[in-house]
Amino acid sequence: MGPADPGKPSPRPPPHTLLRTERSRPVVKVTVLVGSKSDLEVAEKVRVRLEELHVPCSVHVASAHRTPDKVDRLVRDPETDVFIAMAGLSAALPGAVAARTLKPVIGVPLHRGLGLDSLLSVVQMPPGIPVAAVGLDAAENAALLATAILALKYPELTAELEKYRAKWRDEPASGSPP
Ligand code: AIR
Repeated sequence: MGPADPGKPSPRPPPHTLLRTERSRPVVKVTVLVGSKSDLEVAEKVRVRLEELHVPCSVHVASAHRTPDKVDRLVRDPETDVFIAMAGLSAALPGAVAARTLKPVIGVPLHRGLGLDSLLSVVQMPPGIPVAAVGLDAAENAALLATAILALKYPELTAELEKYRAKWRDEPASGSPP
C-alpha cells in the first residue's frame, strides 16, 4: 500500500460502526442498572444521551436488596465496559456492582427520599471499592462520564464529546443540556 494522499482526509467510519461486532450487532458497552421501575425515567435520560453520542447501552431493573441475584448476573456481562448504577433511598446498588467488578462504576444517587440518604450511600464508599459518584438525578453527567471513560478505548468518541461541548459554547445562555 502506498502512502496516503495528504490532500484527502482518510475515510473514517462513524463511531457506531466501530462499536459493532463483525456480524454488525451493536455491542452493549454501557450497562445501566436501576433499583426500581420507578427509577426508569432517569435511566431513559441516560439512554437517550448515550444514543446521541453513539454509545450502545442496555437498561435493567435490578435491586441490590430485592433482586441481588439479578445484579450478580448482569455484572458478569463480558461485553460491558462501564456500569451506571442508580438508586434512591438506601442506594446500595452502585456499591454492590462495584464490589463485583473491576470495571468502572458510575453511581447516580436518585432524589426519592431525603436526597442526602442516597447521595451519601453512593459517595461514601469504603476505601478499596470506588464508585464515581455524580450528583442527584444527574443522568446527563453520568452519560457523559461513561462516554469519556469509553473514549480511552474508542478514541472516535472524543469527537462526539467535542461536538457536545461545542453545542454548549454555541448556546452559552442556556442552562439545559444541548
Ligand atoms: N431501592 C430499591 N431497592 C433498593 C433501593 N434502594 C430504591 C429504588 C427506588 C426506591 O428504592 O432505586 O429509587 C423506591 O423504590 P420503589 O420500587 O418502592 O418505587
